[in-house]
Amino acid sequence: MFTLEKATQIFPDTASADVVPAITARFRLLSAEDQLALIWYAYLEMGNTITVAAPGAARMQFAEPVLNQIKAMSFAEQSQVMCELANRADTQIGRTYACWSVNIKLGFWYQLGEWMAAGFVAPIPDGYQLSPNASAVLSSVKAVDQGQQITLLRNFVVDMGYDPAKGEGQRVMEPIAAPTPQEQRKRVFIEGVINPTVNSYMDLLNANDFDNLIELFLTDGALQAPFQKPIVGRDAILRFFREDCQNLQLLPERGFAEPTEGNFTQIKVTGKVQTPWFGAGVGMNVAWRFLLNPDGKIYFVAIDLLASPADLLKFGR
Ligand code: 45D
Repeated sequence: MFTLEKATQIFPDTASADVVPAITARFRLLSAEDQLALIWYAYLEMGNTITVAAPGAARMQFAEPVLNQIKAMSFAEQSQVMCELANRADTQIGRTYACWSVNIKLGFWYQLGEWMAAGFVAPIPDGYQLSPNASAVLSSVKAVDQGQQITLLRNFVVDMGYDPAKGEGQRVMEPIAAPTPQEQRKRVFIEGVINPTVNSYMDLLNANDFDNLIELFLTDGALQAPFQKPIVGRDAILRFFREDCQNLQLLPERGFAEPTEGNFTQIKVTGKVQTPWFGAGVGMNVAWRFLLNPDGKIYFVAIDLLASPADLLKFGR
């Protein structure tokens, strides 16, 4: 029978974007000053071709007290706060930051970036010279595709701050919006796959209908997000959906289904995903690898960020 370990290995030929963890590891070795400057330069460069959507007010209300505290500081103090966040130093702001959901963290940096550009927050010093290592990392960031670039930026931001509970503490997340009304929902079409569970998965996630989405999973089912360990069990998966998956746009294109051991079914689907931060401006190339039990419930699903657009067409096992 399938174990979780074995399930993670279905469709082993799926090529994920290994450059992302590789670049992230090199980034972590840089000094805090280099990290901040590198992100600033990468962000400026990306701004030439894609625009980040301003976060909604509901999301920003959680970061606002800290943002105002920082805005009132001297430039020297502001730079110190940003460096301490990058250094994961144990400070009050670092602890507050670590409790925020990914989207609140991104919204916080979005605002600081705006304020840096407007002169309210300490800029990266004029003529700041990146170290040779940091320059090399920046070149690597520039060389990958946009879907991989925004994943890198997201990784950099998520790792900052100081989390004594290592992710197990109290979480602060944005409010959950109501699911899309039935009559406004669109349905996906996946060439090569006619499977009610997979289609419902896509449609319910696109509609932010997490309470119905979670019903597709077995109680001990698991979901593996790109470059992450599997999230196991309905409660944890539902929490993840609510916290991190609002307003995603899943655009599956094609797929392949086949029976496997124990009357389970394995299905691979490829296509694009858009994040609300960049809308239709960035389409990330992804694969979904589903393992369904004989009743069509999800035992396991992995989402991989693909290495290249060519991998959208690879269905070999
Ligand atoms: O340090 O089926 C400054 C799942 C300089 C769910 C800055 C999924 C200083 C199941 C510029 C100010 C979720 C797994 C910083 C599917 C400094 C499922 C600011 C997949 C930090 C399909 C930087 C979803 C800023 C996917 C503002 C793959 C950076 C979603 C902003 C992927 C960066 C979403 C932003 C991604 C990055 C979103 C907004 C990768 C957003 C990335």
